[in-house]
Parts: sequence; structure tokens; C-alpha cells
Amino acid sequence: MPLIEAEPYPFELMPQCAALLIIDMQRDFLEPGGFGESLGNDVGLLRRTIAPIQAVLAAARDAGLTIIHTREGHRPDLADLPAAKKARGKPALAIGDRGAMGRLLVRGEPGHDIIPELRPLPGEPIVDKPGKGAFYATDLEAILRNRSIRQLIVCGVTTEVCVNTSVREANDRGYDCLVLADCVGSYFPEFHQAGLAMIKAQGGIFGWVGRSQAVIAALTERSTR
Ligand code: TIU
Repeated sequence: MPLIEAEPYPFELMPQCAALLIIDMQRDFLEPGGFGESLGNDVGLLRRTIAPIQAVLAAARDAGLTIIHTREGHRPDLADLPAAKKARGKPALAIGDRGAMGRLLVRGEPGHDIIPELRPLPGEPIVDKPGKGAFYATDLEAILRNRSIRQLIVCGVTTEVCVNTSVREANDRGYDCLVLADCVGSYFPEFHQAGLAMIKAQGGIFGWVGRSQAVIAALTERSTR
């Protein structure tokens, strides 16, 4: 059983019941002209996560792990968009408005796509989520149950918003989450740090925090054995 260096204590990876969960690595959050920028954020801050996620993704694919991608977004008719979410922050461009990459945070638009560097392969489930949490109003739990998944290795953006919300949802449902610090990112460095601290505090109240290299080493050792 690979033991992965993590805080608050090593994570016992069980590869046969673990999934790599990559949260919302979409053009809308990582490229200029999308939803993230419409909220007043510097989207360049998230790009340091791309190379380490690519490396973990490659190792997870080689090791045969289940890989699940999520995307935050809404139906083109916006019927699943709460009025409060659309109004929040009074942005000049709101969800559903037309931006440089199509309608902001709307399914089927170019900005809603996962960035090309992390394009899903056929057979890797993509979970479309209308909220910040990956479990709310999605079939993620059914997918995990059908594959007997009990552990989640978590990557994606942003640390304190969709990553934290999803990890909290997963924790309440009985999943063990290992969040990779170099594979999650925020528009606010201080929120990134606090978001990770909150997960691992109190003996790992929501889960574990580790780094990509430790996971890659464990998976590589396993796939070459
Ligand atoms: N995916 C995700 O985190 N959605 C957000 O809206 N994040 C922000 O930090 N705004």
C-alpha cells in the first residue's frame, strides 16, 4: 500500500479505489476574457498549476486510475442559474453574457471547455456542475459508487472556492481526499494558503494536503512493478 507524504500525516493510497479528480480547469477560469476575469481576477495566477497537473494526470493514466474532470457552468437557457449567483458582485459581464470566449460559464461555449493542456481522453468522465461543489446537482456520487471509489486525489481551481467546497462535500459523504498543494490554485495567494490550512487542520478535519511529486512517485513505482 503506497504511503504518500502528506499533512497532517501520511496518506495510505489504495490505487484500486482511488480517483484523480480535476476540478474546473476551464478556459473560463484560466484564460483572459472569461468568467474569472469578469470577476476582476488576474487569471495568470492559476497557470502555475497546469504543469504539475499534467504530470499527475500522465502518471494516473499510466497507472490506470479512474480520472474524473469537472466543469462549472450552466444550461444555455440559464434555467439552472440562481438569480443570486448571476447578480453577485454586479459584474459588467454576468454569467450568460457574451464575452471573448462565448457566453460566460455556459455549457457548449468555448470558455466552458477544459484548457487544451488538460484535455480529457475518451472514457474519462466529465461532470458538469452548476454550483461550486462537485457533488451538488451532479451524478458524481453515482459515478464514484459504481466504480467503488473511496479516495480522491484532488487538483484544480480555485483552492478556496470549488476545491474547498468539493472536498467538504466529499468528506461528509465518507471520501478520503488528498489535495495536492502545487496542483490547486487561487486568484488570492493568502486564500490558497488558508484554504489548504483549513483542510489539514485539526488532524485532517477535511482531508490531507500533499504534493504532486509524492503521488507521481507512488504511482510510477506501482505501474513499473
Ligand atoms: N471553480 C471555481 O472555483 N469557481 C469560482 O467561481 N472560483 C472563484 O474563485 N471565483
